[in-house]
Amino acid sequence: MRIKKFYAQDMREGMYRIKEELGPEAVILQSRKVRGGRGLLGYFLPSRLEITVAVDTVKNTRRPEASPRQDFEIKIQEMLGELRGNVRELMSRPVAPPEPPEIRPELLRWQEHLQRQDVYPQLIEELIQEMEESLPVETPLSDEISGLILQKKLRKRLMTAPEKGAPIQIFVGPTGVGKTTTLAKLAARYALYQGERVGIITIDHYRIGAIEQMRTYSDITGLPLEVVMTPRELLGAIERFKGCQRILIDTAGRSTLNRAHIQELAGYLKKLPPSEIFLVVSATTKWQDLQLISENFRPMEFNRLIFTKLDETNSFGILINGCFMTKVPAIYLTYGQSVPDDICLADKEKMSSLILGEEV
Ligand SMILES: Nc1nc2c(ncn2[C@@H]2O[C@H](COP(=O)(O)OP(=O)(O)OP(=O)(O)O)[C@@H](O)[C@H]2O)c(=O)[nH]1
Ligand SMILES: [Mg+2]
Repeated sequence: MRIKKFYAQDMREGMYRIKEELGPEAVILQSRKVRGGRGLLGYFLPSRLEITVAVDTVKNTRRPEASPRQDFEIKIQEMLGELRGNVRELMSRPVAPPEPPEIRPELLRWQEHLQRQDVYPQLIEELIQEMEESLPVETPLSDEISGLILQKKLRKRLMTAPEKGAPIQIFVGPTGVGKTTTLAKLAARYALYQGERVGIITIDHYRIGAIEQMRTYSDITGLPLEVVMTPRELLGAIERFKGCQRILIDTAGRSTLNRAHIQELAGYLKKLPPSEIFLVVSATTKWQDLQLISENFRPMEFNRLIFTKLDETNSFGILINGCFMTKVPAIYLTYGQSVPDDICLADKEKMSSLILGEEV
């Protein structure tokens, strides 16, 4: 603590000088009027104000008068300090996620459409980005033209296979998707329309009524049926059908999550000669479920996709999701319960039109 006396004409002048010298923290201890000067002469001079102030010397050591160069350096140091503080503050702020790129309105419309169709999100992103890159800059396009561009991109990605007509065809897939019905439709087509000798084998003995269902179809179409329980019996049944041009094998629907059952069935199929193995999936399947189905049925080495129940949905993303996720081509589409009707070959034109929401 330092005590100091100041002399001034009045309080205003005194305060100004105190602030100048000691800074704002100086505390006034006392002020009084005193004679204008020392000695006899002092009596003839006007009186002055004497102000006694105290200041904390630790906190408030006013720097001695600095030279202009020192002043400049101090200013620079202060600015640098402030700058460092700002940089530190900026660095400590949480980094905001990058803004999604802006999409042209005509593409936004298609993006929303594909989302409503339940197309796999990664695929939507790829399609929209490709369209963005291929569209002429700043020229707005009609829905018709942008739709045609999207149609082309969809067709490029859709995969279909011609009817190969393998002598052995096997139907696998989740429960209740229409495996048995689709098998019956194809069996009838081969037998009735193409005049082939067809044999049917079922290894569906898990579900009550499954064998009866197949027996009914067999009775209606007059096609021979074998029911088997083990891989050894399966090979025996195939042997017995050696006079047939085509053998269709139905399997029990496996819950997608029942991996043990799927592995068991895969064991059956491994013993067979090269065959067409159809993974049958309903068009009502969400892409998240399709991902699971595709992974879990992979051990069966399915090499064709059949999409059923197209008549039961308005969103057809599955048609392209299936090809994209499994990398396996589609072969048939079914759109009703009627045997042997309500089935057609999968073709890219029809599939892309369904996804685009066009009349087919
Ligand atoms: N709307 C419609 N129904 C179908 C279609 N295909 C099959 N179904 C019906 O779906 C139901 C199940 O068909 P199934 O052929 O028994 O199915 P699955 O896959 O063999 O069933 P599991 O053997 O129990 O796994 C039946 O009522 C069929 O008539 C189709 O394309 N459209
Ligand atoms: Mg069945």
